[in-house]
Amino acid sequence: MSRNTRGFTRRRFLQGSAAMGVLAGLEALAPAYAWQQTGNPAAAKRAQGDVDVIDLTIQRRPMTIGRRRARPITINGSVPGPIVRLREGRTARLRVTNLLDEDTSIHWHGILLPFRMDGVPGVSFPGIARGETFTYEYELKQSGTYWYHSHSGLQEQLGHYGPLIVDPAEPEPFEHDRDYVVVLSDWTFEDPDRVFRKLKVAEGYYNYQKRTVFDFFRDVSAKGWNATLKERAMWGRMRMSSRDLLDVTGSTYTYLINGLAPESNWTGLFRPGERVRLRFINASAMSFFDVRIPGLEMTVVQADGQNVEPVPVDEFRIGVAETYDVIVEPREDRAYTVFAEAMDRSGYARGTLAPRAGMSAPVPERRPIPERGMAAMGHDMMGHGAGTMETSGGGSHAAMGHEMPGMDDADAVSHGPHDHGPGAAMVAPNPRSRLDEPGVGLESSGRRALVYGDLRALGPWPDRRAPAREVELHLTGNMERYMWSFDGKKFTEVDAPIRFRHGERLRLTMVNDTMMDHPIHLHGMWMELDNGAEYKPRKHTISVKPGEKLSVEITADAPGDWAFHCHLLYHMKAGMFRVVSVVRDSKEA
Ligand SMILES: [Cu+2]
Repeated sequence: MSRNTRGFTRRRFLQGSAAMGVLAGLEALAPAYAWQQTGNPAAAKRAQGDVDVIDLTIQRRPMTIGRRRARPITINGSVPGPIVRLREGRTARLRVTNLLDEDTSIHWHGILLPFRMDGVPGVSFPGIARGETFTYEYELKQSGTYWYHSHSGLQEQLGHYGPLIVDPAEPEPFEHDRDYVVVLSDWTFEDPDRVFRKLKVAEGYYNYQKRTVFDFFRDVSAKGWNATLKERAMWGRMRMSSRDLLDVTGSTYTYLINGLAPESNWTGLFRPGERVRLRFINASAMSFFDVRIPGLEMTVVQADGQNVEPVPVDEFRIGVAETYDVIVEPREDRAYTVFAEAMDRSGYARGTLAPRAGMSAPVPERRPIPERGMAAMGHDMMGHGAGTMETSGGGSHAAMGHEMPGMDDADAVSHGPHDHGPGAAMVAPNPRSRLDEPGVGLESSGRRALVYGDLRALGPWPDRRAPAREVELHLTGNMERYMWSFDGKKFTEVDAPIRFRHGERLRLTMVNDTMMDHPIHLHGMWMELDNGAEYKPRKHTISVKPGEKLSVEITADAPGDWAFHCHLLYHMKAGMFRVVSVVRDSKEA
């Protein structure tokens, strides 16, 4: 199909160019749905009985953006790849041809399938060698908005990702007149291996937003000398800045919507009064976004492809690899800006909803750079019981709690601080639930921002058993050495997988002992987030905040080996990755 699709893309591109003026070269590779103003064209699909057959070809292609040359990885000729549109209850046969000069893979993110079809080289299959075609085949047992991407090296950073939509067998519990896919991503002209090497040398390499002497004196006037000095000393001792929000920033990234840079202004058309469904997919390598559409309320109807009780919001934070479907109802005959601001405010992706092509609305101003508070260090913010801050990296074992006014050492550590070795520079002394917090920088915006605590599934799920056992896992890191791990051990340092017993119901508790948000992804099985709801929301990716402790319930119904990892690409590469092995009982046939 690729020839037809490419021709189509180019034709749409030319029309788009005429309508929108000069475009950078990257946009020449934008997929058809970035230009299509009504509906979203999908990859060509042939039905053979109950089977839908789709061909995907992976290839590097040259491009220019501004005056700069680049060679992204394209899928059927575009970045992002085409919409793979499947149907619940049918079987998908996806034939993936590798025209790169290295191995590749496609992982179908969030899809329940036999583990040999999951697409993780070294875990579920050997990968797809250059020149080869691998055929994935699986039956769709779910519906909703998902995505697909490479699980080989750092290819995802080079454009190897695309949207995956599964249409439901039964009607959805909400209605809409238009349906747009909105793929958010981060593009860099740097070689991703070079980005990773820079992070290894200096974690703060891309962080140009560190605090200045002016910020210091502002704090002094607000908090006084002593408190300011002590707080700065704590951050300094951790070799951290309270502005370390994202490792890789707008200093190297161009943020894209459907492959289009902000000035190219992806546009979705509507007629006033229509209900427009926007399927937001965060296909970034490293970027959390705060999404809003000034002038429009957004009603969240799905999270990670799963229906939820509708939640009206003004803004939501979307972690890497998460998806949210929202419905908006623009009533006025004017343009609205779709604004996706990087969490650290170092840049944004931008598009427009408009009644006619070529319109635009004001782009909001960049907000102040947020700073992490003491909660990020796992300290209770209620002013009591805020135990110690342990550092074990670099041989320093300073307990810092006694240096902090109003903090009480005696109230100690919830988990042995030195269990995790040098891979864990710190342990959150009092980790706690942060499910009702929207996240750093959104706390006092005055807008209704989505929190995980808002998500109520339209269950019930079939497995209502209480978990029979609990597994606790710490998210650990040593920023200084750019080490990221679980329980202080990089993937290369562990010799055994995490074992689930086939058919068991278990509780997985995650404690974030680091100062960063980590979007944690389990392949092959849902995680039901324990957020107090009677029907827990099912998610494939859960962002765990700094100093946070949360639990999910899992039914281990998928035999085989599954990847479990942080979805920040460079954290995964650094070692924040495990294999979960769902093992059948010997008694099972
Ligand atoms: Cu991470």
